[in-house]
Amino acid sequence: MAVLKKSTLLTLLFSVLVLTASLASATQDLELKQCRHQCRHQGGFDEEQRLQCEQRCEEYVRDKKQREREEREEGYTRRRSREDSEEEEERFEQNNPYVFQDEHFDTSVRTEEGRVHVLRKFTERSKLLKGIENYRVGFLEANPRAFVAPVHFDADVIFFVASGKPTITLLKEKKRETFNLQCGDVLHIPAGTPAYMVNRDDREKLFIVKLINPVSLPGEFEPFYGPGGENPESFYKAFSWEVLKAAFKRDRDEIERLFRQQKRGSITKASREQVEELSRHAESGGAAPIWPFKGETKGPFNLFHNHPVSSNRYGSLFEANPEECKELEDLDLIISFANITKGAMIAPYYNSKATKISFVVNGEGWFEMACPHISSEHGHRRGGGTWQGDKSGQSFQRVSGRLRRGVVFVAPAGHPVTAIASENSNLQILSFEVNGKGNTRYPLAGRKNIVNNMENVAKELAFGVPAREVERIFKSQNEEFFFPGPTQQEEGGRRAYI
Ligand SMILES: *[C@@H]1O[C@H](CO)[C@@H](O)[C@H](O)[C@H]1NC(C)=O
Ligand SMILES: [Cu+2]
Repeated sequence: MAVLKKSTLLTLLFSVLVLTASLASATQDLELKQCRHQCRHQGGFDEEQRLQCEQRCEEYVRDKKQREREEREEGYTRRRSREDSEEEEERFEQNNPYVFQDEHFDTSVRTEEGRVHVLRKFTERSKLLKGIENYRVGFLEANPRAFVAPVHFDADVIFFVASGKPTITLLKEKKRETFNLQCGDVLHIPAGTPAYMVNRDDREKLFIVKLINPVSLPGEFEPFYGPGGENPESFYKAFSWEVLKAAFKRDRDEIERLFRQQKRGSITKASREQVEELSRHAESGGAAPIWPFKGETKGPFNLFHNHPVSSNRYGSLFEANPEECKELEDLDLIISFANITKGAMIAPYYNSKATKISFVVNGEGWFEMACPHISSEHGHRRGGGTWQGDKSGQSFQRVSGRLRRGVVFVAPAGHPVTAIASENSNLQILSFEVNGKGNTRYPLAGRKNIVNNMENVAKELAFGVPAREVERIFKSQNEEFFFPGPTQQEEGGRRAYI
């Protein structure tokens, strides 16, 4: 058996490589010819060696062609998916006044121990949100054992505890109320009530989502810090010395000294002993939102302690509503929490009269909503399909947005909406549904969808096809409020932006 001189072959292949590097793929046949030529004229090769050499040339050129084809295709798909996601991105950002991210929040407090961010007025974004002008959304994040200074607001504030263990004290007219709250607890702090709080958890950060309902200026509210000093600046200091001296019956120096001390801001660190002291006499939150005697009890309740109003393996929906809960009756508010299983979706539905302000507490995904208020001129319709017949000029635009922790999105009453969880994590959405009294959720797909409830003749008249055809579509999905999502139902339906 003949043995190829390795060095000779390598030199040969190297020269071929150098040669081919400068050649376009169309000249690969030429390349092959030249390679063979070199094999034939290489000194010292016997017949077998020459054949082997030519074979190597063929293999080399074939492999190279294959590699180039693969690279071309890969490049194409890479480019495609980049275009797709850019298109998606564009679709998300354009023309969508219903979704809010980090950049739409203002920082109202930031210290070493925590921060408070408040979303700007809804009407600053669009007049389509005028209906919820008098609601604001914010969140508070604080370290373990952080203390949040006493403060009152010219607004009703509704708290939802998403993580951490706050002990909160409300100074009510006749008594002091302290509650040890936990994840899922909801608390209403009536306007003007002085309140302070400590995160009694030693490890977990406190994360509280707030709905704020101003009582004085529509859509505007302020924190009022009294017991404090320089920072947070105390409102006591706005009064004249004459007034303060008379009010406290102390001299100016003493008063001045007291109000000069606090400079660490409105969120500071407490010691373990102080946390222990603050939480020792607290009542725990944690009751279920439905009490046997409505109107008897006020105070915090836990959203998760009731049975979910809807639940299957694709998700759960927890809800507290004004019909069942006195606290929410006064506020005309529904509070709900959707825990959408990874890869699953909420049934498209709409609220009959409530406008839903949602805050993404955890996870990723996206939402889609049909909106007749936004012109389709700037947007794009899926597939560019056309609709025949009299359209009375109305057109529904799809508005959608990427969802991740901290994103706020709004679904006005009557607007069909859905949310979809990414395949990587459960999507957990806390919603404040304002104008909630007597609200109905109308599902648009799934077992209880509105079309299934129509008589056959109405189905035929509405769709212009036999009822059987309508039912084939509308009776296929048997789940009720949570379904497998698009990525689970469609082969290869993976979205570029997940
Ligand atoms: C959400 O659902 C998952 C199961 O899919 C469960 O493990 C988790 O505890 C739920 N979270 C909440 C806050 O309900
Ligand atoms: Cu709209």
